[in-house]
Amino acid sequence: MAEPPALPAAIATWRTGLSAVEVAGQVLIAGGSALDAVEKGINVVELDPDEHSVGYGGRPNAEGIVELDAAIMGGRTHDAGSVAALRRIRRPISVARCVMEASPHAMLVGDGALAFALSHGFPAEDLLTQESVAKWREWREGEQGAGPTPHDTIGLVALDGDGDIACGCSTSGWPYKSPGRVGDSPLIGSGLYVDNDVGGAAATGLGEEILKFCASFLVVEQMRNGHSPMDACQRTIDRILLKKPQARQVTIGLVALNRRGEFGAACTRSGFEYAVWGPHRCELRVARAWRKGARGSW
Ligand code: SD4
Repeated sequence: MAEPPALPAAIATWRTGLSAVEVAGQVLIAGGSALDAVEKGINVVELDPDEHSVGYGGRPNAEGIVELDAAIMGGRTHDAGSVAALRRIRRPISVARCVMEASPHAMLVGDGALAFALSHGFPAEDLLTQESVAKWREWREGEQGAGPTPHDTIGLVALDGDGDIACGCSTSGWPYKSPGRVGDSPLIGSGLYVDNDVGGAAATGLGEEILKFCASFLVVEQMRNGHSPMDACQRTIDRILLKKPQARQVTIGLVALNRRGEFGAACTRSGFEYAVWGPHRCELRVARAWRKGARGSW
């Protein structure tokens, strides 16, 4: 018997993901596409100056310049677009979508990405806020430690009423990073991955480790092999920790949504918050200690 069509659903990383899935949900309820839901949901976080890890107000690099990474992918066509080390543009996820839809390329970086954005009508704007400048000065006058500091990416996966799944992520990356540093978020398979036949996933945390494991691809492939989104996220974390036990010291978080609307999340550390949306509910959850067979559903 054919499966009944899934209800629309969305999942996003961190507490900040709540406002993103709320907006994504509005798009989905209005009959919009999963790609629109991902883009509009992530835009909310990019434009929020109080969100210090994404878009406008994101932490700058070591030279005091904000450089943003973002990517978007659609699970029906497997099309994807991404930008890395993009300066002066407040909605990098929308530029990534424009790369996907209006260029023959999949990824643009640095000055080329900026020129592309400007040529497609995105305004060049200041990404620094008074607060982010003050914090950067504090860092510069302080110890300038090279160790990883806390930072959050908005990663969002959405399933629409037509059964299409899309995912995206957007970040200012490692605060005070070396100019030109690129994390996992704009890398297809690492920061995000989706296939309509299975589901989608997005990652957050230390990109330097996430990208070495193609973490989002691995989550989707585990779901393809029959694992629930919860199990697939945990198995991917386990794989990373098996090779790199020291990764327990840093945050690597994963969220996933399958084509039936079931969701899951896992993290190297306790307390990883993620936001889930369904037509009748929207709530913040915390990735708990994993139980075999645990399923995320309403
Ligand atoms: C990066 N993964 O650039 C991103 C940042 C992040 O929680 O997610 N921080 O490495």
